[in-house]
Amino acid sequence: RALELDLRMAVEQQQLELYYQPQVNTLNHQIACFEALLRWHHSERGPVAPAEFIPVAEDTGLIIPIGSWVLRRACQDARKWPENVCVSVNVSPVQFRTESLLADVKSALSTSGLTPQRLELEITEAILLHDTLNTLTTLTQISQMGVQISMDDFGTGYASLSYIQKFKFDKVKIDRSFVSDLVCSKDNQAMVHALCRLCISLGIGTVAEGVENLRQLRLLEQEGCTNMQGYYFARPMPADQAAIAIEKQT
Ligand code: G
Ligand code: G
Ligand code: NA
Ligand code: MN
Repeated sequence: RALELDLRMAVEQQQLELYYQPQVNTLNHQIACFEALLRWHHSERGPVAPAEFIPVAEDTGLIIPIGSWVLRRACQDARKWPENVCVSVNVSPVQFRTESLLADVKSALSTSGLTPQRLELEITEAILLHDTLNTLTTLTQISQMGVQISMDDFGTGYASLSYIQKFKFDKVKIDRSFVSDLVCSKDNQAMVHALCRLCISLGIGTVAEGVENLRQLRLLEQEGCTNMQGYYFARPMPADQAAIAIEKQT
């Protein structure tokens, strides 16, 4: 498979890059965190979307060296930001199936000197579908180091509400699909309302994804959603621009 070969080359030649998208605090719109998002610009293919190459990386095992690099790079970049700004890293279910994740997290933290509380891992519901015991053990070990765990794309997968009880997540990310139609869809308003109430009751933070306009923002504010992410605030940007964006706001 050609994409696999190109991806292997990209890893070796360090052609992968991390972009960062702010997650702001709903109360003051200050940047609380940056989500690290992989970008790959291939010399002939042009930009290749993560939706295209992440599945290939997962099938071929390349996600292990890639995931390890992402953790190291993200912690190193975050080390240069103010101490109240965190970095959030997407973790593939495949990374949980190998023994390397715990070691990779420890090594990224120790080589960068980033405090564990400033690192967040974003995991999807799919992670809890298989091999639940091992996964929960690893999650608990990482969480006990002080690293924050958030559930990504909540409400779109197979998980039932009981999943956010199986493990004490620090945050739940409300999937973009609920936010994009929020203003027009009473159903989506009901979902977001219920999710925010539930998370408030459980003492879990909420991050709304895909916030693109002021009307969505106002509704989310009313529901007590704690953090927001989306084009309304900023698109994903290179590390040097992320550093500038933080300097500007302080
Ligand atoms: O940036 P974009 O919206 O195209 O990202 C699409 C998806 O790719 C995201 O939902 C995210 O889950 C996934 N993704 C982006 N960066 C990473 C990464 O570093 N690791 C993993 N496992 N997934 C990522
Ligand atoms: O990990 P996750 O699946 O949540 O990835 C977030 C993806 O959503 C990234 O690829 C990012 O580029 C994209 N994204 C972020 N904000 C917005 C937004 O406001 N609108 C849309 N359409 N996409 C967004
Ligand atoms: Na994510
Ligand atoms: Mn998501």
